[in-house]
Amino acid sequence: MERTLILLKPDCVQRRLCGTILSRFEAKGLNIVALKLLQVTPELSKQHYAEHVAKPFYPGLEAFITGAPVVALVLEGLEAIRVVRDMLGATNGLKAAAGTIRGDFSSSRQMNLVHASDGPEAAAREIALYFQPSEICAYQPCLTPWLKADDE
Ligand code: FUP
Repeated sequence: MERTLILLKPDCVQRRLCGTILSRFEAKGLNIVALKLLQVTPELSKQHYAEHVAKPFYPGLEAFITGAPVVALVLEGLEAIRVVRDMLGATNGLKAAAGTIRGDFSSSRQMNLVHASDGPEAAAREIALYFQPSEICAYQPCLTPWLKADDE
């Protein structure tokens, strides 16, 4: 089992797409184990996007991500980090394949609706940025026997 940090970004909240996108993750069989609405501060943005802070596009990215609330959640599932990245598609919505979330709903590089951790180290770091351990609710979904065979 893997866990990954997802942000439904300000464009997703403002466009009323949170329910639509959460339903895709649920339908895939991923388990929501933490979820909240919050306002990203400039300080949190700099921590989240530490690898991009010195880049020319960072000021615009910070203005965007702090411009309205986000929904933060932790998804759990087999190979969840890769599975979710594949569901999102390419960073730029104009280039993302049809059928992916960005390919279907975004026409922008910055306003690409959803963030997802890109590897196990990023997932651990990002989950700790947004959630206390006590805010993560692990549980056994009753659907599991109908999502995969026992030996998968
Ligand atoms: P991703 O891993 O798909 O979230 O994308 P990156 O880590 O490469 O970029 C982080 C965020 O910066 C993306 F959501 C989009 C944004 N970005 C820009 O706004 N302009 C750029 O030139 C590159 C990335």
